Formats: sequence, structure tokens, C-alpha cells
Amino acid sequence: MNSIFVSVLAASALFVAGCGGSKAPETAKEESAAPAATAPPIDEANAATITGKVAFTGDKPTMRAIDMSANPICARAHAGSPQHSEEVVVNGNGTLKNVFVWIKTGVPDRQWPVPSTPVEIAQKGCTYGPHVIGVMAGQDIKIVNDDPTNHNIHPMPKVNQEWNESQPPNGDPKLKKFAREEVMIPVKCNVHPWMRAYIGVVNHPFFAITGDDGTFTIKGLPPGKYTIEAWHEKYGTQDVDITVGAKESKTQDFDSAQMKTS
Ligand SMILES: [Cu+2]
Repeated sequence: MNSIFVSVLAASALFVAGCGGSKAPETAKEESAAPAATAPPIDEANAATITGKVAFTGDKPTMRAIDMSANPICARAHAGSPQHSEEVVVNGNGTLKNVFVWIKTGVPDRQWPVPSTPVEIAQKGCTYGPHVIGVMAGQDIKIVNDDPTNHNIHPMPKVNQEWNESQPPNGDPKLKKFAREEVMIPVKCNVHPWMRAYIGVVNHPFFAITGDDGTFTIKGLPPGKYTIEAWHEKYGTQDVDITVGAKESKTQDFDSAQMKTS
């Protein structure tokens, strides 16, 4: 009995060794061939930078106060200081916030590394924060519900997969991603009609969003000829052709008065 067992073991050990032995070179060959199939590494030393600001021109609009009285939990979160729509946010220095600036054309077609860190969007006080986010295609978006109430997050893409899912109070964060480039995807909440956010999904890492100072920086760009676009949810887009040389730092400003809605 024992000797049979031992010989079976020995036979299978031989079999495994035989298989491994014949397969090993093949696997090694595949692994070494893989890097050659992808593009050469990015030449960081020659990368260019584009910085700029988005000016706001015209009369500063007054944003409507959001009436959250339909949901006491939401209303209570802002007792005494009602939230205002973030459709247009003009900064103190006369610039425009929440503008998505990205390289629209000209970026070399290659597999740009997707960051492993998710970009977070929170539902807090029944508003989305931040109002505009950007991710790479395939990068995780972490959706958090900080409110003691239900939300139902509903992105409305045109080229990606549409979905909507509810998220209970203190529910686990949701990790979601979009497979294809799309600028921009509007997001609403099926429970609270005033909630609105936008997600920019890009195939490469060359995008930025203006914040409280209205500026943006896009760095690490290979030298080349590009179209850079500024997108704003109300004023539309402004496209500019720009050429950057190796190690060049260029300034490219935008202006809300030059933006066009399609
Ligand atoms: Cu909601």
C-alpha cells in the first residue's frame, strides 16, 4: 500500500518536473518579449509644461440658492447658510473655477500608465464634492456617502456605460471606472435633483481642473503639436492649438468670453 503510494507520488513529481522543465523557456521568452510590444518609456527629461489661467469676463452671475427643504436631512446640513449652485463659480481674483483643461488632440497614441490611486468624489451635505473631477480611462473613482441619507448616483455618459446605483448612509464606498475617453460625463442624483457633478475621462494623464485661483498646470508632456481645450459646464469650450518644444514651459490662458457652447 505504502510503496504504491510512494511510487504514484514519485511519478507525479516527475510529471510536474517534466512539464515545468519544458514550459519554463517558453514562459521566459513571452515575458521578455512583452516590453518590446509597448511604446518606449516617456522621456521625462525632455517633457514640456503648459500652465495658464482661465479668466472670467462679463458680469458675475448670481447663482441660485438651492432649496433643500424637501429633504430635512439635507436642509439641516446647511442650516443658516443655504448652498448655491456651482454652475458658475467666479474666484476672488476674477478667474473661473471648475474648468476642465485637457490635451484634446496630439498626444502620442500609447498605453499611458493608469494611476492605481482612485479619484474620490464625496456626497456631503447633499452636494457633490468636488464638483468636477478628472480620471484616466480605467482609473478607479471612489464614491463616498458622508450623509445620513440615501443617495442614488447616476452618471449619464454618451460613449461609456450608463448606470445608477443607490448608496445608503454610511454605505461602503463604491469603486467605479469608465473604459473610454469622454469629456465630460454629467452626474446626477436620482433622489436630490439639485445634485450635479461632472467627470472628465481621458486616455492620458494630461488634464487639470482649475481651483480657487483659476490656474492649471499640465506637465510631463512630450514635445509636440497639440490642441488644448478648456471646458466649462455653462460657457462651453475653447480650443487652442499649441506647440511645445523639449523642456519648454509655455503659458496658455483661456477666457470665458472666448468659450462657445455647441
Ligand atoms: Cu443625493
